[in-house]
Amino acid sequence: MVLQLELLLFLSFITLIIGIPLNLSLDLELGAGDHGFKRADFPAPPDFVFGASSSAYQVEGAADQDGRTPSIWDTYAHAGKMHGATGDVACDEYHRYKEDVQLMVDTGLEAYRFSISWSRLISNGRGPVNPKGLQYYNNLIDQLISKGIQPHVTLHHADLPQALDDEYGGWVSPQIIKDFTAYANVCFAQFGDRVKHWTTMNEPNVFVLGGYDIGFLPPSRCSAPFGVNCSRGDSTTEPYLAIHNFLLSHASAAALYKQTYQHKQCGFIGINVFSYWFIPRTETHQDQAAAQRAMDFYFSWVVHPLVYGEYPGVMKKNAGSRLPTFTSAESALVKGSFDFIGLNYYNTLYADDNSAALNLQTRDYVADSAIKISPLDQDRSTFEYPITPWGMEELLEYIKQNYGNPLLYIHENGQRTRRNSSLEDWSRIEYLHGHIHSLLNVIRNGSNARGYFTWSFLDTLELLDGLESSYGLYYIDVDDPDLKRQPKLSAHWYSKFLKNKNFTPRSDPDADQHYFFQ
Ligand code: IFM
Repeated sequence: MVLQLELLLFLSFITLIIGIPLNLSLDLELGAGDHGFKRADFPAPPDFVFGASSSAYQVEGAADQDGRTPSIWDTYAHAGKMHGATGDVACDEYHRYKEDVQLMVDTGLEAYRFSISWSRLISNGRGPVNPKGLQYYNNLIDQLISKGIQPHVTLHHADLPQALDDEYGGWVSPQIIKDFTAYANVCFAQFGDRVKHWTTMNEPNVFVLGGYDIGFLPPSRCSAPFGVNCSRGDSTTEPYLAIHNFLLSHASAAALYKQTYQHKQCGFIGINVFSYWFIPRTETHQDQAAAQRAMDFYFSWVVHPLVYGEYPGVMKKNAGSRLPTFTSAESALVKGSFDFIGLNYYNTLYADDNSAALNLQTRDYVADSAIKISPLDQDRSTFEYPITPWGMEELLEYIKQNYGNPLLYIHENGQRTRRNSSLEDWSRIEYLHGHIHSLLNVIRNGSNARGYFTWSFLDTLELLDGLESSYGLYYIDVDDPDLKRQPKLSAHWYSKFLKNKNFTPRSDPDADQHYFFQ
């Protein structure tokens, strides 16, 4: 099975740690002038917000402190599956949140997207609230609000409490619905007076494909020949089962929020999905159909049930009885169970027809999709994504046309570079510039986009690459005991953009921060 393993594996190119020395001089040939657009061209907050994203395990650290218990991500990292890196310390935001919030203020962020660590708030995932966990999130939220930064909170970002995975298999069991809803209830009750934007799940489609089919993400469930090195799992059924339980858990939590909290807290609840835009590799009818199927299997797997109460037709056809069905009550619960969709868009891929996979005796989700996908840029020597903002425009237009133009946030978008490379991250500036400009185009074309969050604010522990790649506006040298946050050029660019100022940094060997607020 070469083929479709490419599907997500392209994200996890085998990478080398190369410590390219950091160049702090910023002695640059800039000439950047203005942006061609500015912050003020977008609606002002609260109608549209610009921010940055993170997730608990990737930034908090303090993994075994103050009552937090392990999540499946801790287990995965400690099994050495992240090139030896773990989130034990990460960016230490648990202890440095005040400093980080001040940096957000200085940068000009209007919103911060972070996730709650379920097993920090409720040790082992079920039972009493952990007072120290509660205090941490109250402190973080209060700090953000006191500085005028909107908190956008995700409830699950790949970090299911390990205890629930041990007890009943986590997302493959319907028992998760009750536990997730109880956890969400704690969050709404404790934080909902201040948090107005709730996202139940971060990119369940990627999580499930990596964690339950191919097996290279936590909780490492898969079966041969589709995935390797898993001690348990069934790639032919579990990805479908897990998404089904994600959707039912989301819908249950959303129903609770809408019935019990929304009228008094006046917030919004949504779900996040990861999506590429796909283009046919050739103009053949088969490849064109493959690009459409890629959208159905990738994006619509999650979003179609939310809008129409059922899975896409081609998924039902190709997966047959391995795809769970919604009862009519479940369908009614899932349908319309969101106020907004959060979208993680990074780049555009080629789709090739692979209908031959449908002849296999046994199939997983990837074989059912009958596509092969591959990056536009085949040069795998670079960590960086090809910059395809036009794909984001196409994707947002597709969502507008096919899914009723929902309220939408770009929850993640950012350039991947080699960690420990250069603070002069021009490709990230080019990437952000292109995508923000595209977002302006789609808004002008009537898309209901309400916000943009770059992934990521800080250089975090990366799910696929550990400490080998990074997406942050701020570099952190993990060998520095102070974990000092150092602005990359992209931090300056984003800051200038957010402040409606021109980006005209000048050489200043004395201080890399010096021109930051000029
Ligand atoms: O770091 C991840 C994040 O946890 C989920 N979305 C993609 C990011 C970059 O790979």
